[in-house]
Amino acid sequence: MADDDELDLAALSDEELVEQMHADLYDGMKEEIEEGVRILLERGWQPYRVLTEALVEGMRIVGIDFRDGILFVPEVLLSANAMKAGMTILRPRLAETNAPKVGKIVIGTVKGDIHDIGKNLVGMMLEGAGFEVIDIGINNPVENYLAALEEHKPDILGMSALLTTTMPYMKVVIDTMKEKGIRDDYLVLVGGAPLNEEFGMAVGADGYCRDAAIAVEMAKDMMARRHNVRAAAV
Ligand code: B1M
Repeated sequence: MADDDELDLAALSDEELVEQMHADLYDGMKEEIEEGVRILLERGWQPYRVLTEALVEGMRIVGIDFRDGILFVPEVLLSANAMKAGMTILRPRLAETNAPKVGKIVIGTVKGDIHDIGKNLVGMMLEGAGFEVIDIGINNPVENYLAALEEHKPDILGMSALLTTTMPYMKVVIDTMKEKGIRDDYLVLVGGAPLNEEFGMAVGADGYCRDAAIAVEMAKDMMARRHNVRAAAV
């Protein structure tokens, strides 16, 4: 028999369950998050809704208390771990698509920065939209980006940064691409919480993506435009 103190997540209404998942994410309770995600999916929730309403919103709350010094790195790491466990369940469902491959993207977090939840989410959503995604991970110096571009010949380079101290590194990457004469061979998209449109323009990116859904829209749109320009040229 279940312990009296143990909460039966399946007995909660959708609203109560989502609220409980925010609390569980806050407390870094990986198994409870996994269970919550499964329950919502069984109740017919779309994977994207589970992702945004239960997980991303929960992480937003964690971010506020992290900023205010109520939560510290070890606790936030547990939250991140629980979030990733939930994302692992959602990933194949978000990627379930029979769409033909629409393009290829290399994506990575810049040097000095180890935040990867947002980047992973963008990658998952792009996969779901039919992109081939090559994820080069975190803490990437310019050499890693250049090597990945050379090896994979993608259509798009995506860069993520979550710190005000690391976001300027995006310009280092783009300027190096310019020096090597390869800047215009790729579309460059940037994203991350501290960035904005103006910053994206200032570093010389083709687009700034506020969130994963916009990243998908922008990537698809740019691929279509590129295709049309090429078609018009022949
Ligand atoms: Co960090 N951290 N952190 N952290 N952390 C922030 C970013 C911070 C805002 C917290 C705060 O103070 N409120 C703050 C930055 C302040 C600043 O620079 N102005 C901060 C800090 C200070 C730090 C440390 C310096 C703390 C310390 O050590 N004292 C340290 C730095 C480590 C380093 O990188 N060198 C640090 C460490 C960590 C953890 C390791 C504990 C953990 C990361 C775990 C991991 O990622 N594996 C962590 C976390 C989890 C956060 C918060 C709480 C959550 C980030 C997150 O995952 N959000 C964050 C607070 C916040 O952002 N509000 C914070 C959820 C995710 C879905 O959103 O990443 O924004 P996001 O991604 C979105 C969009 O931004 C966009 O789409 C995504 C999906 O919609 N997007 C892209 C992101 N990348 C994109 C790329 C694209 C397109 C769109 O390419 C095309």
